[in-house]
Amino acid sequence: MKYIFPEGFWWGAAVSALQVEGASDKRGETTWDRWFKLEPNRFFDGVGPKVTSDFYNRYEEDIELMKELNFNSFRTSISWARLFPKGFGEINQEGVDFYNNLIDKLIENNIEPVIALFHFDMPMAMMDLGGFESREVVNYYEEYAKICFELFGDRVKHWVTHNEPIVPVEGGYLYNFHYPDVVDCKRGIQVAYNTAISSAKVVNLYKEMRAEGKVREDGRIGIVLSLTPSYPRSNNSADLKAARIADLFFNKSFLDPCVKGAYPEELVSILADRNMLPVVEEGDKNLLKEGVVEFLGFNYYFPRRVKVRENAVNAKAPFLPEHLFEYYDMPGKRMNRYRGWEIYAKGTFDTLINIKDNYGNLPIFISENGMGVEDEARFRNKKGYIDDDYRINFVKEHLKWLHKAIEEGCNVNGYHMWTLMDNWSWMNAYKNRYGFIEVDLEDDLKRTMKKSGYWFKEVAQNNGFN
Ligand code: BGP
Repeated sequence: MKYIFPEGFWWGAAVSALQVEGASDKRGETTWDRWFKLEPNRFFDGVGPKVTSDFYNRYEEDIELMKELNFNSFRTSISWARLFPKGFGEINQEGVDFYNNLIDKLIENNIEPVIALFHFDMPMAMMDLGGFESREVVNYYEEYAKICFELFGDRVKHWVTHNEPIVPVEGGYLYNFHYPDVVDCKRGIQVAYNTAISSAKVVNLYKEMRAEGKVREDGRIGIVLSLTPSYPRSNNSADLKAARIADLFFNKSFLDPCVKGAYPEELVSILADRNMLPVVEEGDKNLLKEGVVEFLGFNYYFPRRVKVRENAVNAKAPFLPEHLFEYYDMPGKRMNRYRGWEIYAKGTFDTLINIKDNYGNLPIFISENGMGVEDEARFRNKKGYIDDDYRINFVKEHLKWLHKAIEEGCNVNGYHMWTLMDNWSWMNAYKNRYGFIEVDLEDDLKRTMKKSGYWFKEVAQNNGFN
């Protein structure tokens, strides 16, 4: 075998509570239920998050499929609004039972659960208080995390404070694709800052509880970040600076506080010059310093290609990071089949080397990587399953670069595909499909393994491929 991975390497996939569970009548309202109610057709073609893939009722069947795929690990999130419909107060015992059963069943099948506390699904009652823009909500989030650790911390070994925290900032406060749908960079920066604070608080809490023997002694806490390498168009200093600024805003804005315990000075001075600094509280600096994560999940889809700004920005337009640089299309870029995302597998390698060289080589795993395809049913073969060679090639290419990074000393311990089964997307419901397993919306959500699933099953079993 040409590409063999280290012993114990994680093979698996990620999902998130809101995107797969359904059973929305058994949890509190989230921003996504509200957003869908307000704008059912803006993104979602009338398909809301009510049922999604019905994982809430079918998780046992789905764990059987994970077993068939030879998974040894799996990431999902806890729905805050399922445990606490209002975000705090009375706990929903049915929700507790669901997560207990799910976690137990995964462990029983030798599938390591990796559990995120927050994956975009803010309880509406918390959003009414301002979401992460408000420190009160940060405190409620910490209380919710504490209860999760008390309830499940005896079994769950890998906890994640947030999934891709930059995305709710971009979506909700910069580019109008999440609720609350405003363009206000200053508010977005406050949300980003408070989210980093909330992560640090929960990391510290977890470390304390571990020291007191209240959770597993070998438990670890991390964060999942979307790290999008920013490549300059050329080596001239203006392009290099543009790429550096993009990197500061979209990668280092979370990477540095969460892994190094402090913000990069250059980012702070850019924000200070524009009067964009967030409101901070006494003790925050120390909180960040102490609250550094113990492992990193790295979500990778595509790179960012950056050049110096050539077109003037409308002086009246509200400030956005892009006022300081521009994107360009890589000539001859290879496209994903959806959204025009560029396929550039080497981006994984470059990022992993960056983490090794500049972030202390902390343990890292690919926590999402995948390919969304529209109208995928057209690729169904005569045997009745989806013939997705394009996805196999995509994963293979990324795994090769991962393998090379490991050979060069990067501390990589797993690969999770986005995603296990087709699920509800934040931007287009079920239009683009990512799963190893097809979910047929026309036929009672029937699950059918795709060709990529059959392929991945062998890779996981052999701990590598040719
Ligand atoms: C990531 C999210 C996932 C997932 C994925 C695919 O940003 O963490 O939850 O949705 O992107 O993107 P999309 O569903 O928007 O196509």
